[in-house]
Amino acid sequence: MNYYQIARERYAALGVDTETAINTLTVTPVSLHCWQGDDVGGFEAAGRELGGGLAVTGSYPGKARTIGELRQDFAKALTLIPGARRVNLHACYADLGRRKVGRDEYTVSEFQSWIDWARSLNLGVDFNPTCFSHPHADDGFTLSHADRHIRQFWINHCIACRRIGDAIGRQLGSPCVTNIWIPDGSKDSPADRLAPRLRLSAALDEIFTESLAMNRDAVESKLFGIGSESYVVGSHEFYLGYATTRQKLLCLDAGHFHPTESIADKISAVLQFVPELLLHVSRGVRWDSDHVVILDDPTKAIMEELVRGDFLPRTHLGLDFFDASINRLAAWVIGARATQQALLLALLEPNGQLRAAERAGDYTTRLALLEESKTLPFGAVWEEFCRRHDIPADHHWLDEVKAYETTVLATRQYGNSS
Ligand code: RNT
Ligand code: ZN
Repeated sequence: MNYYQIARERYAALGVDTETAINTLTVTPVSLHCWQGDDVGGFEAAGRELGGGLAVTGSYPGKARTIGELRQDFAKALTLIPGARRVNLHACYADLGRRKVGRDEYTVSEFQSWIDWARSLNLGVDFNPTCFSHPHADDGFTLSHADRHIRQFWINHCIACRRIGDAIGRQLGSPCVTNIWIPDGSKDSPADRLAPRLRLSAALDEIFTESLAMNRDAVESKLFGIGSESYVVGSHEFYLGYATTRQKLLCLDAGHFHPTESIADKISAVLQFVPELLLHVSRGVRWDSDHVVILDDPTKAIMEELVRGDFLPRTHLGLDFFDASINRLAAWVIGARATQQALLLALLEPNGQLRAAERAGDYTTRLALLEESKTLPFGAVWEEFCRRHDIPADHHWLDEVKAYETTVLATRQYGNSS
């Protein structure tokens, strides 16, 4: 018997079918964010500050300087990540060539080369308006801006992005999730917390007027950002209310809550009231620091909830982190594999027996089984999953990243603007 067959029998003894787990993992897409590849820079204008209260720290060499390089890096990372994958694009990654196009005028043409590329790699695509890194966002407000013209600029940008999302979805035959996150808020306590929120509600209603069959709208809340420590217009309560009343997707980012607050616990609560969820799988360390996802307890708890509640069909899994202090490809690979491993662990829980014990009030068995399942040979199932996808199962993926670093990343020269 090989390693996997032994593991299969060990799990079967607890009523868990490893084949079912592998199959579910195989068809559950993880949307990989393009922005890990170039520190959320995008390619519209060189040398702009990130803004929006976002911060990427580190200066590891080899950052993608062009769309071509970003795609090359992304495709390389994909060879080390098993299973179904999507690519999550931000509007600031528009392929403008030499043209100057305002964000409020973007159409699918600016993203056609991305769609063609995604199709060639068999990837679905998700999308995001970029309401930061722009002169109209420099004072910290976008969709809730008091100036009608600036507000309208961002409304028009979001309308354009939904249409692009719909075109992407139609071309690729798979609905595109378009997620709106805005940085709006203030460093110090505002005198009026209400007015920006009223403007944001109205702006969102205007943005969502058009019905678009292949686009799915999501809204993402946040607790605070750098420069918006005292007030965030799009808070959790704001978007929970908004998404519930408008039946939009709610985006929960693991880094956007108080440090001891778990988004795992929110899933079964909010899914009673919103149609679907978008998760930004991330890792906050002390704050919304967007550290690379690892196989830690919060990530495992999220996946356990998705499996235990049978919520996977109503959940979109997206990654959201940006680390420039380590090899950027390795960051993608580590974060994506950890996400999938957490999901696999959840799929391998002896759920039937756990629930039966709980229903019978036998909490002793529930606790004992949960503990026992932690030492089952999960690694053997993970390796089998990788093997079936012809992806390195163990640390050897790192050799490939190191080789790519020498042959590709190390040859990149940087001018002043990068
Ligand atoms: C910011 C949000 C948002 C961004 C991306 C780049 O705090 O998490 O999702 O990370 O849009
Ligand atoms: Zn996020």
